[in-house]
Amino acid sequence: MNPFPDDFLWGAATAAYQVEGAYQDDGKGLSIWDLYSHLPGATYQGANGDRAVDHYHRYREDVRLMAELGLKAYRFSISWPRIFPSGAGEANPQGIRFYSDLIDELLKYGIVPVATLYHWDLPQALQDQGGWENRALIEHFARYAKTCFEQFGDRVRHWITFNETINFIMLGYRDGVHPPGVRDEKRAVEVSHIVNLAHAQAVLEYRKRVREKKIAGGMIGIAHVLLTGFPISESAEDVAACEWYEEMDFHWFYDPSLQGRYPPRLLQYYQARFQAPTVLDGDMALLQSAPSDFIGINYYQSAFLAHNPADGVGFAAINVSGEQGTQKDSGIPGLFKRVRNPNVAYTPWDWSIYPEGLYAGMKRIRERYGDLPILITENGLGDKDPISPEGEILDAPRIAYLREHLRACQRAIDEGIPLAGYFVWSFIDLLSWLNGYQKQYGVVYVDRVRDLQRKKKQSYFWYQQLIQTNGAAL
Ligand code: IFM
Repeated sequence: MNPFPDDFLWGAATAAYQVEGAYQDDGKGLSIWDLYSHLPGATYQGANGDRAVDHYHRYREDVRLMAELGLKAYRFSISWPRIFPSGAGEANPQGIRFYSDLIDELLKYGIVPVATLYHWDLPQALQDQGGWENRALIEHFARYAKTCFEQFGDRVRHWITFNETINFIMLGYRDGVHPPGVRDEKRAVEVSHIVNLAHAQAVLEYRKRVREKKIAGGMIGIAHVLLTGFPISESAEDVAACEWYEEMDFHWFYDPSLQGRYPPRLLQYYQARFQAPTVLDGDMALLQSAPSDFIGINYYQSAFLAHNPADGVGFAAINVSGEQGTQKDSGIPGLFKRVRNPNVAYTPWDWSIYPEGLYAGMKRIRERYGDLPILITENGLGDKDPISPEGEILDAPRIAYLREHLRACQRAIDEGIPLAGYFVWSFIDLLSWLNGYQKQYGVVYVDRVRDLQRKKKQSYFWYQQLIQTNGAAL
């Protein structure tokens, strides 16, 4: 096998709401998650990100741990309501200061900052004006993006506009388990179009500033979920079911930012079913004018698909209970349903462990979107890590998971896929949205009883060695 490229970005990732805490400090406004997580019964044991792991106050200690780990890159997200407490209006200098200091601290250790603009924490003030259903958000987002480019673009060269559009849109507007808690698929489809336009507008803002030499050039893209689909059998019906699944959960979300269009068959289906999305003059031209520089993919698991009779009879979708809560609708009658694959291992949250899906997914991405650089912007295992009597965090299953997925990466690189970096999700144990703090992803443990003390896990040392050898220790 070829070694990993010399400049491979060995990274780790987090997101603002999941780690920062300090939810009302230094002029920060409230986000939709600040309110939603406080609703009775919304999250596991009422967990919220009010304090999270207090990264806002401990970022120096955390960056030191990153440096010791040997990270080449760190992916974090910027909290929109920290920069614009009410979504628009005046920027908050203290919010800008926090990210500026964080970036400087990373650069001090030679760690490349990779910034995500939107990891789900919309300012509540904008939700009160209709949230992502309101086209005015396109301009608000562009202004927020522009502010971040101007404030941090001298030092940040890797930008991600949105994290996992499928999740905050479908869980928030179709399944109603994320804010704003809407259950209406038509509204979800409308929102997906507005979010795509906001992404495109932000990309244009970025390119304009680079062109005018106001900021240094870099790369801008988007981080999508890759949940590779496989038919559960070779029957024509299951194969067709898988094709529908891929249209809905993969192409619908990737195509607009990578090809400036919607997959025609699904567009027709949504138009026939509920006359959505509403596409105005100029919308498609905007999408086409803003191709991404790279493809970010967040891969955790694959999906196994079977035919789903139109009358719903035999609908036996697995309980896709996960990070984002229980997705009751894991299929569409008449099109597909997700089923358990008896030959594959599953995590305690019923997520399939299938490294092959990462490799196959990257190949499909290259076939459909060409040779754009790929960054694996998230990959990791959500688990309950036991602690030995001596206090060691025992996370051998995480090491096995990461190793197998990195082997899949190596195989992809070997076949010429331009994979430029890999970010473990996550750097540190953090708030796993609806699952609270019980679902752990970090290579660094946080002791929630002892004042959020940090402790290196077995996986931390394993990853450290791997980075030191540029992957040769795999
Ligand atoms: O915790 C999340 C993250 O915020 C987005 N991607 C999936 C992770 C694990 O579920």
